[in-house]
Amino acid sequence: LTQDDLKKLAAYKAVDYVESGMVLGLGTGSTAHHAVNRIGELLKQGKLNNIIGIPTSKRTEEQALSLGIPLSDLDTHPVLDLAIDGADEVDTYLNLVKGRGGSLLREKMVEGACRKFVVIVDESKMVKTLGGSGLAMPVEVVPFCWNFTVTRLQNLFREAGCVAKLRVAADGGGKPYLTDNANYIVDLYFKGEIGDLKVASHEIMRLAGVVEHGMFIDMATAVIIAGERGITVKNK
Ligand code: DER
Repeated sequence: LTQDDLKKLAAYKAVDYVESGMVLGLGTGSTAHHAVNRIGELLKQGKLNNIIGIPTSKRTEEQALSLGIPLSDLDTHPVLDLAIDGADEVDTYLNLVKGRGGSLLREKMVEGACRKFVVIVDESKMVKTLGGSGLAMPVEVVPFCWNFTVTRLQNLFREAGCVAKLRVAADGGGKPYLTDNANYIVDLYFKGEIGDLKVASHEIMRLAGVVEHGMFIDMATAVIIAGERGITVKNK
């Protein structure tokens, strides 16, 4: 089974939680992409109806529109029944790192408004502690004096050997990556562990130039993990 096969397995399992009439948070990324496709397929087959989708990014909005999934927003639906989304890392307490796809702000807003938040991952995403893999922990920041914010973020986690880097657009032109909200992303790379997540979250959020970060603490209600030996569901 390829990694994408595993992502698809986890995504399809999560869509089993979807009932007709639900207002759904639609995630962003390659795993969530399978879940959104599956929802569209079941709607077309008439196996699901009266679904309203709340997308977590412009690209998920486009995907959902192309599938004919009726869409709305948080202004109209401030409480959602269920969100399905991927993650970059999942620790043993079901805390997450998200945002390597750049959609962390809208994801956190939507998934924070849901009664249930089901995370879908292939087994490669499971970690003992967040940030230890040396991969990015994203922070959305305002463009104004971004370098000032980069420096303050890096200083916050000096002991953890943190390096903070402004994310550049994939087109190689060296321009800063722009989120759907016209903000920038600073990626934090930890050598050691992040340590107490709540303390780290509080310290990051105190910086005036910070909009939101990619640690989703105590937010997931279940994680569906697809591995070589099959599917595991971990409930909070
Ligand atoms: O950017 C995000 O938060 C995505 O959900 C990401 O964390 C998971 O993306 P993937 O399913 O493509 O690995």
